[in-house]
Amino acid sequence: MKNLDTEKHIKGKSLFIDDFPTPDGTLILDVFYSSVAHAKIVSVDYSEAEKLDGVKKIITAGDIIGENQIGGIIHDETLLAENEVTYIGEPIAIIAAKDKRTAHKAKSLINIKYEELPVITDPKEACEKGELIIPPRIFSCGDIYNTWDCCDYIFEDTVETGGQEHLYLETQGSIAIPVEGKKIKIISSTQGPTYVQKAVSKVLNIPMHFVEVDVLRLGGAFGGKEDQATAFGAMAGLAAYILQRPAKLVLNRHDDLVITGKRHPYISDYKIGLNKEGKILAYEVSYYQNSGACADLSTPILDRSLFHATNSYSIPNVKSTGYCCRTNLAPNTAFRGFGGPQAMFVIEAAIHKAAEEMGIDVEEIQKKNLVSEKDVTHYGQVLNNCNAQKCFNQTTDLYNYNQLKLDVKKFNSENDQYKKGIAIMPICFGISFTNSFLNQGSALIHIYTDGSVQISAAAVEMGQGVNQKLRLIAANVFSIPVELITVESTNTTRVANTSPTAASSGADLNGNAVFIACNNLLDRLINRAAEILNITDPKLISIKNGTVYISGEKTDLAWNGLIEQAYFNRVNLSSQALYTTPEIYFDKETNKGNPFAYHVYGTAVITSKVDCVRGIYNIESVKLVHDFGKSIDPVVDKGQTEGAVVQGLGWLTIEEIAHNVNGKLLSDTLSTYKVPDIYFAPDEIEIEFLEDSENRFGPLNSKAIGEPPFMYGIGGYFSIINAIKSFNPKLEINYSAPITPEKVLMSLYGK
Ligand code: LUZ
Ligand code: MOS
Repeated sequence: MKNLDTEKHIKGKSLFIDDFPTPDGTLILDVFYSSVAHAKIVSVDYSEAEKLDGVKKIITAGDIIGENQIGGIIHDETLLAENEVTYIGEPIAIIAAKDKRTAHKAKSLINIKYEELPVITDPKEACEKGELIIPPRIFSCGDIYNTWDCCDYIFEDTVETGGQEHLYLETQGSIAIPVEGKKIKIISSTQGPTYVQKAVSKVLNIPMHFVEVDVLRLGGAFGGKEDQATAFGAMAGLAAYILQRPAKLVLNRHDDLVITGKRHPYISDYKIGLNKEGKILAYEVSYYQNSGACADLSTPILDRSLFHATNSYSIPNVKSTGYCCRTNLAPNTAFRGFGGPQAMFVIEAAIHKAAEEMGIDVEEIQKKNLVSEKDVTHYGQVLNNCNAQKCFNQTTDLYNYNQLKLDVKKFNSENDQYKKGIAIMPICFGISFTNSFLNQGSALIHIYTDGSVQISAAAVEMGQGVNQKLRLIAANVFSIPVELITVESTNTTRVANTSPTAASSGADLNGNAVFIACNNLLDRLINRAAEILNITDPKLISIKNGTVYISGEKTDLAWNGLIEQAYFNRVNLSSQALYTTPEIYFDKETNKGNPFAYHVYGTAVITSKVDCVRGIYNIESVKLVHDFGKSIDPVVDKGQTEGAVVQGLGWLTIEEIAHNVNGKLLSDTLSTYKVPDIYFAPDEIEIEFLEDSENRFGPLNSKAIGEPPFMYGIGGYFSIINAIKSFNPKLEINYSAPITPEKVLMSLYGK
């Protein structure tokens, strides 16, 4: 593996929040949170806890110096609850103690009395009761109402997808250190350093330039630290500031599972209309998003569902409506795919149902409706360099889909206990933050006098390899060995006003910024080299493999020498650059525009095998052709693809978030919440890079990789459904995910 951190990870030398050496006397924090889902707080008695030896202070809403408000988009989220709690896990107080044990013990000594209020956990119930975070959002095109009459077939159904726990290996955490002059430094495990900076500034009522946020790396995030790391940064900041002592807050796994939100569960109603040939003429869909108790990122997540309502299909008449439904669960949040997977599941379920009822092959409908070059989406974007059909056809050809299908058929005719299923999953995912202003990346590059190069950027390394990509981009521009280049922590004093590392866009936005900054430096260096070598036209000068060339002829001037001479000539060896994605806009009134720089395409074929006695299954193979553009680092991109596939499969199969009617999370340990491990992972994942893919919006012609392959997992769901169908052909399928082994067993023997 070529990832920059790999060796340190393997040797256990990489630092995460809990590993940072902290100054003597650092206070350890713990969060006291609500144990009921909806209630008025009648009284809280902290006296026993405060008496405990080693407890320094218990901090409550009343201690907040500035505003008790951390809602990033909609200001509906307090840092610490005041009079009312709206979900189990809602923070009420911060305990600052001499060590972890004491803090934890103190927590159990707090005596709280609630007056319980009605609890809503179901999004449709919330919607009926008017509990919507924003008015319904509608994205549409054409005229569905006058199309239904032209359809030969119309199908309607309700489908569900469940939540998903991020299960980043490193739980949420922050260290806060008071700095002279009423300033503060926060070391945070966040995807959004600037969000933490803003929240700390607001909660402490100090200006943003008094707050430094530093992020070395995260032990995974998956969207779970885009918004939700902010609270813990602010809590650590508050404690450190009030007590003027360093403070550390690292959640234990159980508290992290209870306090933090997850992927949004959706209930969706659809109606699909097709003609005899399988062309989809109309599609109407309503998404009931279970947003949880606060807005968090629910509103842009809903928008992304609406954008991806039609997955990779061209449908002339579409009406998609979305509801952000406020319930008494922990606020659900960003998770790889950001609402896209939830919507893409629905259209796939609709196509599967249509194929089943019409007696034709699913892939026939999929193929007939794939988007093509210059198609206009229901949100008004013209698709350029559309690779959907290329990927679909290459997948079916390369892996010989017809033969795979025959093999499955043959296997099923020869076996009773085991049945196999196969499914195709095409994907189309828009790249750019749907809030256009967030599409900016920045970089600050220093070249030191020995020729070594240091990059700071807005991107946060969370295991996805963005730092390695930034290095490779700089190495490519300068044409010097990658070993000469390091990437520093993401720090708000070096790079300001950072967009979160999210939306698969970290390497795109910041890679382009690195590209611009490096080219600025290269121009200065080339000019200096021309002077040194007495060449009047700097265009004749180039740098290759660390050496200066004139018109393709090697000179004696090497990179190090050039840098040294540039320094003595007082050339500026630092450069800062901002990259902003060009040509994107979106009108939030009409819901039309050109929101995405480009789209990522691909198609996977997935085969699974079900044990029809036990209901258990395994995913045998995932074979795909994916559009990587021109990959900057094929090893990193392959790793991202494999990880996304397995995480996607987990969401739709074994990962089941369960709450009871009182809003209590039942799957609150790793013995009741099953995540994919190496034994669950497909026996075989074959990844083919689509050839000749260009992308002028990606650094070095690359394409974003983080989220798109997650959606291949949806095909795993349908492959299992198909295996069940071959065992129990009369089954009326209830398209709801995840399809756990329990559900498989009931389906095998159900009606
Ligand atoms: N985060 C965000 C995202 O703030 N806006 C987005 O459009 C987005 N998309 C995917 C993942 N995170
Ligand atoms: Mo995100 S779901 O933080 O890209």
